[in-house]
Amino acid sequence: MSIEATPRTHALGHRMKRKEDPRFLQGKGNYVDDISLPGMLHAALVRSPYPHATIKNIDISEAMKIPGVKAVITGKDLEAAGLGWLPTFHGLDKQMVLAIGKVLFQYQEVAAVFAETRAAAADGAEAVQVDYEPLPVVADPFTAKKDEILLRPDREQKTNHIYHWEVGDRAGAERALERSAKRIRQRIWFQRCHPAPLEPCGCVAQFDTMGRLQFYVTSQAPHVYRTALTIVTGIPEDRIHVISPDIGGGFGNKVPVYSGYVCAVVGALKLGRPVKWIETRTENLTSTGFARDYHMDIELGAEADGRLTALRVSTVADHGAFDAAADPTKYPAGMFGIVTGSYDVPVAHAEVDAYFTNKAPGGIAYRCSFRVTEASYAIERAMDILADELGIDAVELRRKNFIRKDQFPYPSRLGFTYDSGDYQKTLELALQTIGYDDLLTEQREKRARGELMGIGFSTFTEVVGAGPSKHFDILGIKMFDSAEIRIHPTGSGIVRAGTKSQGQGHETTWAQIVAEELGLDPQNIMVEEGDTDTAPYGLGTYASRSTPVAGAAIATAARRVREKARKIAAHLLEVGEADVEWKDYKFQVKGVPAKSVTMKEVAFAAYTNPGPNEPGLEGTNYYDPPNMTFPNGTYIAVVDVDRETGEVKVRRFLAVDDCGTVINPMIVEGQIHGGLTEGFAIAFMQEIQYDRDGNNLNTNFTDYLLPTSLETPHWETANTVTPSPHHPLGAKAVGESPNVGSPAAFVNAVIDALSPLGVRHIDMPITRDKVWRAIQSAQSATV
Ligand code: MCN
Ligand code: CUM
Repeated sequence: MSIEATPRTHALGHRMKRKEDPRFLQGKGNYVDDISLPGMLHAALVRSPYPHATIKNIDISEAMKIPGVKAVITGKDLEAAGLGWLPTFHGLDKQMVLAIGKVLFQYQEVAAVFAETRAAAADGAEAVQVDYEPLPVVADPFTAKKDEILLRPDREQKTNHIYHWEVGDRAGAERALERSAKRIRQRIWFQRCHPAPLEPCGCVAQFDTMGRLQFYVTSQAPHVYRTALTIVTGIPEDRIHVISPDIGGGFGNKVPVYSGYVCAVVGALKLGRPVKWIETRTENLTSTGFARDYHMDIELGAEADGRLTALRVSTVADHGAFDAAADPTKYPAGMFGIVTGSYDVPVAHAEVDAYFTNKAPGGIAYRCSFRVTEASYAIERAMDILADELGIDAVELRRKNFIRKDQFPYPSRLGFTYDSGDYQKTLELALQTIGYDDLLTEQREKRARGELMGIGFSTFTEVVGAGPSKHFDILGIKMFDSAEIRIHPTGSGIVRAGTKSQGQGHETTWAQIVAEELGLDPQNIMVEEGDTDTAPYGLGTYASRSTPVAGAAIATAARRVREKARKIAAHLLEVGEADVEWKDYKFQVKGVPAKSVTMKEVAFAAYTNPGPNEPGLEGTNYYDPPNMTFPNGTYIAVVDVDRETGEVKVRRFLAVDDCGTVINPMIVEGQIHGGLTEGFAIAFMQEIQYDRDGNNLNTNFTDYLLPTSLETPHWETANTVTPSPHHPLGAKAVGESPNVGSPAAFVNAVIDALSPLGVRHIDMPITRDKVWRAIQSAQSATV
């Protein structure tokens, strides 16, 4: 066997090209809709045109006459089978699979039609006659709050109020605010938006000849689905095989379990044939997990010099018809407690009250790490408003209040222990890179000419990597993650993890971690995720938890492999184990660098000449992180606003991120570009609007906008590295940072541009007409 020392070329910190891309770029990905099984039927759902209505009757007779239609099921059928309602992930509510008695939002699932073709199923769905009696509609949480119309009589508590959650020191914050030299208060709405991944949700369900369920599904968390399916259907877990093949973007949209999935399983069982359900774009935008919809009243207090004295935030959350937010059990408002951000606030209080409305359920999705996006937006906007009122530069105010480097690990007033950070360093690099002083000069000159130029900052902190099992669970399952590594005789191998990439590049970065730890070639480390028969049990990929949790499991499992390998190396080198050290990516006899063996040689020996050791070379780890990781960043947006038209042009955007040790800088950049593009879309164009009658106004891509390359600004990036002290590689996550951090930078820039006119706040999305109106009313006010 010819063995050469493995150069470090593609391991940690290298811009290795993504291993998955040749498949994707050549159109050879394997998505759920590519799966076609012999005898497969297609399902289509009947959906309600009314946001709130009693169902008086469902007549399926016309539908059944359509050629190819095999069966129609309704909520009553499911109820009879004990499958009428699904538990929601954090267990605080349950959700109808198909409407029973009444519908609670427009496009709610009312019946499922199974047919030989997709077209016949769609025709069948259209032919189902549902007799509705419309009910008064509750289209916003402030109306819901009055409890004049009770939306959920099925619940024990006869109110639209779902929960009250609070953290911090209410009385202390109130006192400190009263005593503050300066106090600001702002109502900030983070609008309802939708992740809208390119591939909508879908599944194929089949019971094989042994009666075992094969379930192909667009899931970010296949193992959780398997367990949930067992809990809901009673099918033993060993008789369920969940497979998530390639996924065309998830962004949180593919965490919840949807009605279509349950209907496909029921259809496959009832009809004895495989059933495929693939949603349309409209179904995706109108009925699957939305994001945000937080109305936040935020208050900040400060001394005259800008030192923060207190923060208080009170939020009204619109959860739609069911409380289906996929938050961890103990955190109904997710990680909203990160709302003190990067600042050393002496006293703080945060509370969230959630309400039912006649809108689609969901509530955390869209690159958001469990409500961090809302929290981050609120504090970063509030800091700018405060700076403006104090007449202090927004950068100066931030500098003055940053948690200092020597304060880490930093216990925040709202219950987190920030692991590490160097906010000053990240900020200074950003200022230098963008040339802040020159921009200020330019802005002064432009303002003198009456031109509107704005510079907007966001110096955010994230909390990601759920999570320590003492705090976090979904359906009672602790939020650890896992890895299994097997090294083959010739020094290649496979790593399996409990996560599931939807475009994040795990096939590359997981291989890089193994390669780094074992001195092997990452090109020959295969990565497998998403198959519950082969992958170790894990909680999946969302909330940027993969690198902090599974990444740590992979590194730890690899180190276990290395410990085993060391014993074999000692045997090969004919020395005691204590005399063998791992150095320069190989095993050396201590003090005798010439006497060494590579991991490749050890791998071969593990199967051919293990000596007194157990043959084989494998390692497993289930990793329960001691804490979350706290990535941070400084984002700067530079915009020009056209006075005449209200058009905003984002001229520059710089993102300086700190996600600790970087595994693959190119992938990290890609994550940032993608997330910034989504943040840009949220800031300027995306909103799921409902009219006063509860009608969804953004049901397709002509009304719900995705930025193309024409609108998308050019992104500039840079980074600082503050390793996480508790992660085996020092890595923090990055997947959601750009979406968490960027909306505030965009909005702050626009408001900075408009501030000479006295404009203080505009809610997102900042459309041209909103800006134009703000300019008009500001100008007429000063005339
Ligand atoms: N990475 C790295 N070095 C670090 C941190 C991360 O090289 N210090 C790499 C990781 O190894 C991984 C990628 O960056 O390949 C993202 O890692 P991480 O930040 O751990 O996030 P996750 O893998 O858990 O991905 C989840 C996150 C979430 S929650 C959403 S939403 C989102 C996002 O990722 N959805 C995405 N990015 C997405 N990107 C694509 N293309 N598609 C989606 O659906
Ligand atoms: Cu909340 S979007 Mo991501 O966590 O899948």
